[in-house]
Amino acid sequence: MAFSTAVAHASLPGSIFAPHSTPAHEEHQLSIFVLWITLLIYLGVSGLLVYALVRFRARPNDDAEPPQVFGSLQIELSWTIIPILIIVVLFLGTARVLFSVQDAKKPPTALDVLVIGHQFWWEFRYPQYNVVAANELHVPTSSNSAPRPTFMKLTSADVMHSFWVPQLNGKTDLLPNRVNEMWIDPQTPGMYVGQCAQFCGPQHAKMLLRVYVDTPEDFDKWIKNQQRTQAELAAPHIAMASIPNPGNQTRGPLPPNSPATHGTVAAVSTEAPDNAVNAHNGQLVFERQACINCHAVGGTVANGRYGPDLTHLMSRDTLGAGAAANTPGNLLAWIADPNTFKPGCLMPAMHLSERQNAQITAYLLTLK
Ligand code: HEC
Ligand SMILES: [Cu+2]
Repeated sequence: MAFSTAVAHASLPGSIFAPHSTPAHEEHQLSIFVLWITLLIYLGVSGLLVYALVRFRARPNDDAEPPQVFGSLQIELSWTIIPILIIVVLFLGTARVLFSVQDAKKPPTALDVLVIGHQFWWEFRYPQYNVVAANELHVPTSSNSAPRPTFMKLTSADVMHSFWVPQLNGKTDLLPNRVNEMWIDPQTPGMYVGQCAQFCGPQHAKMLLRVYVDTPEDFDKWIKNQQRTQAELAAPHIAMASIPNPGNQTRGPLPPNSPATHGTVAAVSTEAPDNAVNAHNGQLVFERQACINCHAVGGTVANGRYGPDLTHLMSRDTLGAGAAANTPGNLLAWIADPNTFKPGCLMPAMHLSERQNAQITAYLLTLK
């Protein structure tokens, strides 16, 4: 179909005309089929109209009244039966796709993901792996020889949201106190964009979605990393030395009363590079603010669930559900005041000192 391939090659990100997953393919085929039928109806009706306008137009010196016709069984039958047939065809085509998408068998190899909508971000839980991630969904490719579709259960923590990644499947609403389901089986690795498709509040427009379709090897690597807690990652503390300095902050002294629970204290000697000291102090500041009531960092005291899990913040490309690129500068600005990126989002500006913000940034930059 030259038309649809032409549109597909326009390759707009998130185009419904470039499907990359079985449900999206089936829905795409159905919509093209419906478009063709409606196009034929349009051509038929407007053709008859134009024909009637031309054929029976008023002619000069013709004042005679046209023949008056009352009732015609033939016409009545045709304009009843033809639309019924068209509707039956549309109904059957739609029902076939509905059932094949909804009743698809879940293979034992399927990946389970629980998607929870929040104002204005996404939480993704992988119960099979005990992983919690946010905003950027990673799934493996699936092929006919090695099927590994992703089966999602979707719900909401607050108001109604809708999960929509046009190239992978249609919209599915996330409703409080209800669990909806959808599945995808993308075959080509890549990044597919989407967004919340149900108005959910002031930052609805910045509740963006990214689905990273990884090769099975990349996906396993990603999952392995997500499974590690920061306590495990922090063990060889020297690694921190390689972290770029996010700002021009000066070295802060180690607080004399560093609690013993921070096993990193001993590892960070006073000769350690500024970054490591800052990162360590940043962790202390972070853990003494309300941050930890809203955010979790695996393996530390931070176990809040109101905001996105930050355990592997640096494994994400964006901040705030796609509101900004995840760069050290943006991160610092976000912590100082998230409203600069997302006015009205549900994280408050914490009004810490510039130095504290820089220290927290240095800490968050270690959360790979
Ligand atoms: C009242 C709860 C609350 C507090 C306190 C809070 N946050 Fe947040 N935080 C949120 C919410 C909610 C979001 C998601 C905002 C959005 O995307 O709409 C968020 C997002 C973030 C993000 C972006 C995460 C991502 O994956 O995109 C970072 C980083 C962050 N917070 C760090 C902090 C730090 C550091 C502190 C303490 C100085 C803090 N937060 C305090 C609720 C909170
Ligand atoms: Cu939403």
